Amino acid sequence: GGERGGLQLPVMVGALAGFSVARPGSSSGGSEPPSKPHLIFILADDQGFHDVGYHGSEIRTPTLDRLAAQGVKLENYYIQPICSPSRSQLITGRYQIHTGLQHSIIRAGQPNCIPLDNVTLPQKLQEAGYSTHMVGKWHLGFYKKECLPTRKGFDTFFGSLTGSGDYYTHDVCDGPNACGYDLHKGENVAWEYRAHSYSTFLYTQKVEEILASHKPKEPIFLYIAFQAVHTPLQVPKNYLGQYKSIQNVGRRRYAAMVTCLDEAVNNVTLALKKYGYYENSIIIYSSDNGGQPLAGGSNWPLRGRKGTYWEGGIRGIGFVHSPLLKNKGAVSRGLMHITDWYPTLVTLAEGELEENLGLDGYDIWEAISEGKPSPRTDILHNIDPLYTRALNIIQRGISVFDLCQESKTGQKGSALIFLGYHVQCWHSL
Ligand SMILES: [Ca+2]
Repeated sequence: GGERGGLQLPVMVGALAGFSVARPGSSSGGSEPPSKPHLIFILADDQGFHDVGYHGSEIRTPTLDRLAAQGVKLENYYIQPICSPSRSQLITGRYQIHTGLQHSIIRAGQPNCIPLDNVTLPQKLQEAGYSTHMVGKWHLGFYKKECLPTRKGFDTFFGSLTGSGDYYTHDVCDGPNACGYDLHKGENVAWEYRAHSYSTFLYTQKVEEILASHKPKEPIFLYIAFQAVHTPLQVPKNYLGQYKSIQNVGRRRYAAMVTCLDEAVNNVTLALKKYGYYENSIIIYSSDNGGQPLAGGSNWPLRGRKGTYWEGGIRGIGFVHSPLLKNKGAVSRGLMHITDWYPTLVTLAEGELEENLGLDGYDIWEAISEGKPSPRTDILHNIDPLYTRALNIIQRGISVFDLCQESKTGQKGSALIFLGYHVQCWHSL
């Protein structure tokens, strides 16, 4: 697809030699190094370990199978058991003991978000000269504008601020008094997309629009956080036919959703090729937590599920696909963790990693690209002081549930601040 890149860049044509494009800010003359790589991070929601073809699933994912087979499969890769903690670790490069997000997700009514003084991955990439775009599910808080993706490092944002909305109407309810329409463009409500399109299609279309309007000679960071395949289990009918043989209705719908997601990833890669990015792109694919068997997912043969710290909750699907990989068609058994993407991507972007960032991740690029040993030898999965505190409370005869009932709002699922911690009501866990 590089030849198309040349056609779109009349000003730079003289400096272009085949697929090589000038590094931003560098002068002409000599052999120009290639532009900084385009970084494409695709995050799937609630896709279980067994829910990808190359893990032996009955679900068809020809795109993911092919991209992974041509790239590097990460087969000792860990994430968090639920949405907000995993996403916070990706965006901050830090364990959630450092961000206050160690307990549960950020609920719609909860005044919480990633700490405002944390320098995020997209902010570091902006500093390194990248254009940064997010499409999809944020779920890292929105109670004030400073928490929004556009204030946390993304030049543009299109997607939802919470999780688990309707795929077509984009309505979401997180408790009786926390219902609303959750599709946003930048910092505004994107009312014009109400009932417009299935989110997997809509998000892919938005990615294509970004790639079409951007210049492939300038480095781009694209964070695509698909809503799929989280509940509700909604999918266009034409994806269901191929799974008639699956008896469990939830599993059948879920399988169809995964295959639709797989097609979306294919369309993203086709757009990367069409608009001249692909040859200089690094595509990372990751799940955000284990699958939920109660909603169609499967983590076989791993024990546990979404929300648990068994392997089934925290072993992720992960692979890297890129023409820039030195070793292609490889499987990595190196220990890797979702916090590792921050230093890895910032280093690839030739950005600065100051010590005071307090990162918990490691640069794993050589481990992935060259098969060198992973620098990581351990993972802190979590320390959650709430459980200890809650136990003390129960021993004194008061449950957190009671405190929730007595809290200001009195709403189920609401949060309260107790002993310095944001505490979720037990029944919402
Ligand atoms: Ca999730």
